[in-house]
Amino acid sequence: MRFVFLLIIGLSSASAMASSLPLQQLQLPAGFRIHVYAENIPNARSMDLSPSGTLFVGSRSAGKVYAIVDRNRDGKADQVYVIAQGLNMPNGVSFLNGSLYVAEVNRILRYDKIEWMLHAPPEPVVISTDFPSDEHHGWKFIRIGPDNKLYVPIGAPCNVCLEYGYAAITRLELDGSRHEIFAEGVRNTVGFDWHPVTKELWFTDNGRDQLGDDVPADELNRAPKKGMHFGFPYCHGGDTLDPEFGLGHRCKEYKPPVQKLGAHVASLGMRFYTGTMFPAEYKNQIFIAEHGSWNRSKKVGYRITLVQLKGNKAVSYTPFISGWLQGETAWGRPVDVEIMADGSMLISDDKAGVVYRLVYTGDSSGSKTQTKPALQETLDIEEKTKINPQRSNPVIQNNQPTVTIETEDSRQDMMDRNSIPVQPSSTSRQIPEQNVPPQEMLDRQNQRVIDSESGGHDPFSAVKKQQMQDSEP
Ligand SMILES: [Ca+2]
Ligand SMILES: [Ca+2]
Repeated sequence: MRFVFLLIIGLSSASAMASSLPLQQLQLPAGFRIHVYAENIPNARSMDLSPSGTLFVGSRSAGKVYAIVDRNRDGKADQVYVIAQGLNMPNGVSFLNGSLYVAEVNRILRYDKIEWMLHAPPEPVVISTDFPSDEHHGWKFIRIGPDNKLYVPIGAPCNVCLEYGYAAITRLELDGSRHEIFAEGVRNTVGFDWHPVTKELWFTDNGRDQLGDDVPADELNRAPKKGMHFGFPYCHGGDTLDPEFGLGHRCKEYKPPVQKLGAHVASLGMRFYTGTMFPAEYKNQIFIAEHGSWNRSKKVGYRITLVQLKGNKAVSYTPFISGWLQGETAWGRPVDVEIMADGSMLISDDKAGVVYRLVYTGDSSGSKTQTKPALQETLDIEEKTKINPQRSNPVIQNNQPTVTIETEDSRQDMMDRNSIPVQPSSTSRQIPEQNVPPQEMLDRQNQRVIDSESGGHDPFSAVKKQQMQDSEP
């Protein structure tokens, strides 16, 4: 029973740590309040709630999966269980019918009847090993869709490259069978949700690096059906042709984002607001956790944003909670958002190691409101992410690699990922990816896995990795 272990973290000893977080620096819309829901959750990443209210939280570098319980229903967690540890970047968690699904880099696990055994978790069932083992963008957000299929992205194993079977959102049956590609041209999505009314998939995607501070935009996308291509690596943000891979292509060949998000903001978790606690104007609108930039000369992100929709069109993109970034120093980094049954919103933070809970009280006295008009913020982002011919772009103009600004975050990120070898660009550009039928792509990938397992050439080790620097979602 090597998976059976128990760790209950005493919350009293950690309360001093959480109380030291400068929550008063967070700027909230009028009438909202935020507090720490659970603390001492190192590296807290993606979240899912069970119908009974157990919060499951994955992690990346910590290798752990947490279960968080508020026994007396007072809006603060009472117990934190570590239900798995030593896993390979178990970022993604999704709960359905008593079972918790956990995504490691290259496989999906299932913990059955988990809520009955938080103190002594069962050994997981391995439902799929059908994923590449690349660590670069290998940590996964997962979620079970309204079609009862498990949606699992496979991020591009690079900053920008073209590799079969990557840069896609795949889906599979809950038993691991019928693994297929659902969407292509998706560089690295770390958050998605289905529209509460249309049941269509919406997802964030992180733009490539090293085209400058202000391009390309991160993306909020909509995938109403299987088989759509969202541009990577040919076109970024719906309007920025890649200086290398974009040659011979046009952006209009690909599905553009519904909303361009800030360049390098690292848009991760997103949810439609389905609760009733917040004012009615928030119903079915989108909250996005922006983890924050690591390779931009002036940091951006580190906030929760709100995208308001009219039908399937975005009509605004505005900051909702900011203040984790003070000057050029961040004390917190939002990763995921999740709506509780009572309509409050949970926010995970992998830097502070906590989960916050946001409630609406309607009492605006003493709350800090956003200082910038919403419309202006939207316009600023639109302006910044336009291609500006006056702007110096070293990649395009000089054909020289850009200088990477190495920050503490990026160094940590590289350490987190271990050392990924940088290989010359030489492979896999002979056949246009978008002309390959998805099932055929998957078959090829499966064949390659079989080849590597039987001692043959491992295709995933031959990936073209132009740069290992990346926007660290
Ligand atoms: Ca409690
Ligand atoms: Ca795109």
